[in-house]
Amino acid sequence: MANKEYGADTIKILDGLEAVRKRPGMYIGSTDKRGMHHLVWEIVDNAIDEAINGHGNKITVIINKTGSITVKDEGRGVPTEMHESGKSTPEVVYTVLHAGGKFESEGYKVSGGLHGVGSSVVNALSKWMKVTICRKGKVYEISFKDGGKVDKPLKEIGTTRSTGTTVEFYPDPEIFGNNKFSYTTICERMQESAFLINGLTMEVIDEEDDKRAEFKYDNGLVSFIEYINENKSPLHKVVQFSGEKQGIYVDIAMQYTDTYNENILSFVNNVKTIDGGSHEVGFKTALTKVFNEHLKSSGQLKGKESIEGSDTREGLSAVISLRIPEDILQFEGQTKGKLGTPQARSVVESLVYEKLSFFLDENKEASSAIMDKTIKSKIAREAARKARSEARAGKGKDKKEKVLLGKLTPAQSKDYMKNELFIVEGNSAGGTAKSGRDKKHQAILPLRGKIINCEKSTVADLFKNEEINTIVHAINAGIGNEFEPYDSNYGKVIIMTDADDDGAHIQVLLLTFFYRYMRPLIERGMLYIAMPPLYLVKYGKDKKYLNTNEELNEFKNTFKGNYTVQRYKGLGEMNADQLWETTMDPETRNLIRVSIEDSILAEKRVTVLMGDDAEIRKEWIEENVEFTLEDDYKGGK
Ligand code: 0R9
Repeated sequence: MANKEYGADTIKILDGLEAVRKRPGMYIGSTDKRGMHHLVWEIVDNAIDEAINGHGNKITVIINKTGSITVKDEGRGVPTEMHESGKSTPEVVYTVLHAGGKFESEGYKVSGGLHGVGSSVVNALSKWMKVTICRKGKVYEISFKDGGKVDKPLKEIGTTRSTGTTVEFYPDPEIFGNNKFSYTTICERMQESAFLINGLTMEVIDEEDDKRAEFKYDNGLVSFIEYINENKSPLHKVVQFSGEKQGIYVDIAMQYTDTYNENILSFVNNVKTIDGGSHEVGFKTALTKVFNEHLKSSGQLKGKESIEGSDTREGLSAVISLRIPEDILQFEGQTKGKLGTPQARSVVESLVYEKLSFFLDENKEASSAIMDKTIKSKIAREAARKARSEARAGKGKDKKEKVLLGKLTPAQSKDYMKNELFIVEGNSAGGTAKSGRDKKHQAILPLRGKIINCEKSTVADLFKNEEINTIVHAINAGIGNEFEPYDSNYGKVIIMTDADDDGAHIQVLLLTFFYRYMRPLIERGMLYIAMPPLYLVKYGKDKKYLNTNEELNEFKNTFKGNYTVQRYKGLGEMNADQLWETTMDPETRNLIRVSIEDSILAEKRVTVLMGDDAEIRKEWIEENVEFTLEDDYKGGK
C-alpha cells in the first residue's frame, strides 16, 4: 500500500470500515461463534433477496478447507456498471456502509431485518474477500483484503452462459480468534430458509469433513410442520392459512399432536424471532378467544367457565412467518430477537381469529379432537393447581422453604449470578459435595428419588414429582412459559452424576426436563454438566486425574515407570477434597456447557428418545448409535 494516494472519498470509506472493525459488536452483535455466523447470514440474506425477487432458485454455501466460506447464488449478478463516484458498483456495494439501500428499488429488501447491516460490514471484518459476478455473458472479479481495502479492482476475466454472484470471505482471526464455521448451524439455518421460501434449493457443503446436504420444499410451512411432527402422532392434517393486512403478509401452519408440549416457531422476514414478540402475542390471543367461543357454543364450557391460553397450546406445533416492510420493522430485547412492531399483533390476531374459527366450524372431526385435548389440559391444570394449594394450606411453613428444607444446602452469597447450584446424584455424594464445596458461591441439592420422564407426563404429573418440585423451588425463576432466566437464584446450574449408566440416565431425564420447562436456561448458556474424572493414576508420590479413555491410553503409552490406575465409577468414591479438586473447583474442573445447536433437531431427538413410541426409538438407536464395549481399552478380550 506504500505511496498509494487516497482521495477524500476513499478516506471516508476506510474510516467507515475502520469504525466497524473497532466496534464489531455494534454491527453483528458479538465476535464469538455466533457473530462469525452472522457474517454468513448477511451474505446469504442478500442471495435470498435476489431469489425472492424471482431471480435464481438455488443458493450454495461451502465451508472451505482453508477456513473461508463461499456463498453462491444464481441471480442476475450484482450490477457491474460504473457508479457516479467513478468506482464500480460492486466496489461501492462491498465497501460503503449501508450502500445496498442506495440502489434499492422499492420493496427490494425482503429478507434480513435483524441484522441487515450490509455486505460491506462482512468485508470490513474479513481478512480477505473475493466477489465473482456472472452477468450478461461475462465473468467479473473484484477482491479485497485487510478489512475491506481493494486488493484488485473489478475486472472482466472471462465469458459465461450462466448468471449469479459468488462471495468468498475469510473472517479476520484478529477479530474472531480461531472460531470455526459449524456445518450443523449453517444447515439448520439453510433448512429453515428452504421451508420459508417455497421451491428454493439450499445446498450446504462442508469440504473439510466431506459432508453435503440439500434442502428444498414445495409445500412451505406445511412441510415445515410435517418435519417437526415427523415422529409424533398428529390429531389432524396440518392447518395452513395466510393473508395480508396493512402491508404485513402473514403465513401460518399449525398442527396438534398427542404430546403435551407446545412448540411455536416464529419468523420475521425469514429471520427467526427467538424471543417471540407482538406476532406471537396476537397468535396466542386469537387462539384463546377462538377456543373459548367454540367451546361455549358447543356447550363444553358452561356459564363463567373458561380455558386459559396454555390449555390451547398443549401438543401444538406452529410456525408463524411474517413479511414486514422495513419502515415499520422494530425489534426489541437484549439480542433483538423479539418483534416489537405493534401492528403485527392485531394483524395476526384478526387473521388467526377469522381463519381458525372457519376451520373449526368446517372440520368437525379435527375440531372435536383438538377441543377434547384442550378440555383435558384444563382439567389436568386445575387438578395440579388444587394439589399445590392443598399442600400449601396444610402446613404453617412457607411452601418454598418447606419443599427445600433439609434438601438444599444454600450458598451464602446474595450475588445470585455468581452462585452455582450443583444437582447431585444421591445423598452420599451430596454429603461429600457439601463438605468439599466453596460455601460462599456453591449450593448443593442432592437428588434422592427418581426424576420423572417429563416427555411422557402431563404438567400435573410433573408437579407431583418431589424431585422436580425441589429443583423448581431451588432455582426459583418459574417454570414453562413463566420461566425467567434472569430471576434465577444461580448463574450456573450444574448437573453432577456418576460416570455410569444410572448417572447418564439421570442426566438425560434432567436435560429433558430443562429442555421442556426451562429452555431459556439452556439458551442463555446457564446449564452445565460436571465431568468427574474417570481415572486416578498414581506414580511415586505424584498423582494425576484423567478424564477420558483416550487420556489414559496416552498416559500408558508415554509414561515410563510404575503406576497404579484407579477407575472412579461413582462420585462417592472420592473424598471431599478430591471432589472439590477434580469436579467443583472453578480453577481446575471440566464443565460441559449444554447448548442447543440445532433447535429443530433437538426437538426431534427429545421426542424420539424420550417419547412414547418405542419402535421409532429402537430404529433411531440402531441407525445412530455405535455400540462399543466400555472396557475395550484394556484390550484383554
Ligand atoms: C452470494 C451473495 N449474493 C449477493 O450478495 C447478491 C447481491 C445481489 C444484487 C443483485 C443481484 N444478485 C445479487 N446477489 C441485484 C441485481 C440488480 C438489481 N438489484 C440487485 C440488477 O440486475 O438490476 N444486489 C444487491 C445490491 C445490489 N445488487 C446493488 F444494486 F446495490 F448493487
